[in-house]
Amino acid sequence: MAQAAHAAARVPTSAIDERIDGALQHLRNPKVQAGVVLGSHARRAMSEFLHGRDFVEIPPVIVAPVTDPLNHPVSDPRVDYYGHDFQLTRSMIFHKQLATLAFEKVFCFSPNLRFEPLDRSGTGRHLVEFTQMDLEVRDAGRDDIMRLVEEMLTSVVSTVRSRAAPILQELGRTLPPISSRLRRVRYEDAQKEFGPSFELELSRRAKEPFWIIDIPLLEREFYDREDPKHPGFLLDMDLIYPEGYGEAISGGEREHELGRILERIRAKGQTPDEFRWYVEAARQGLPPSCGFGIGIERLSRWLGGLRTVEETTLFPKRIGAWSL
Ligand code: ASN
Repeated sequence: MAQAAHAAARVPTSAIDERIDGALQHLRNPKVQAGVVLGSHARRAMSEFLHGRDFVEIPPVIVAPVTDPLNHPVSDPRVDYYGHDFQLTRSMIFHKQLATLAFEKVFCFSPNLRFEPLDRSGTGRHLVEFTQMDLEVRDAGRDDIMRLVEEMLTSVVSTVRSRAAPILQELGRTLPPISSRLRRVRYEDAQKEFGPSFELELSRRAKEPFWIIDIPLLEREFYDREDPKHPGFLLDMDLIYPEGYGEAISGGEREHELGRILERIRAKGQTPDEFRWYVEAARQGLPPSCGFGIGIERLSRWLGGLRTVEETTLFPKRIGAWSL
């Protein structure tokens, strides 16, 4: 911390002034304000929908001894927590799984920090700091959660369409209609047909959101459950936005038996020690569960038909660039 403060102190005042000017210009931009208001409507609609289904909103965890390993490398800032090496939340995955010991259905608007590699800076879909609505349901299966998402998305879109009609009109945005059952595409079929960038390719062609299911085991984190009827594939699902907006949701059923968790950690070339707190908690018994996370900034971007997720937040933390 002391080192960071020292580095910031060396930045010339003129450079800080310039950044502040840029930041204030950003938050005064009507397009940005529209993006933020859409996000605000989306959170409210989601929250109303989930409360109507007896979900409990749990408070977020910011710092903990263990967080999501993710499936791609991100740099790993550590926090000195009274002499213990803690991490900043990349997703609430482990905590929401544990939370199902307390409540059957939980959700959380969870701030996530991911110091993504620099080559992700121009995607329009990545920010270092973002909010994920993370949800988990005890004893639920993948089909139950896919239905829930379909109903939630339909409800959010129709609520935003009516409550934010003037904003959508100002942005010149007509939201596409959504079927009550969304198309399911198998990961391997999509990859075979469209090659390695199948996700964006399919997203560009699609007119409404669609699912990618049955993701190969090593393509995702250790915590998503292997399909016992289809070994080598996971009982998980991604939801993809249409019109080229890319990934909306990732989720799945979870491994919950200790033996399976340990096996999956090793299959990823990781060690149980890296996840010690989670492993020890799992040793005491975890219920089966299924859930997903949806990025609020990406959702707002799609709702508004905006160019980038930066336009959905007042203080965007851009990859590799510092600001307020
Ligand atoms: N939220 C995701 C899930 O529920 C995990 C993630 O963000 N990596 O599966």
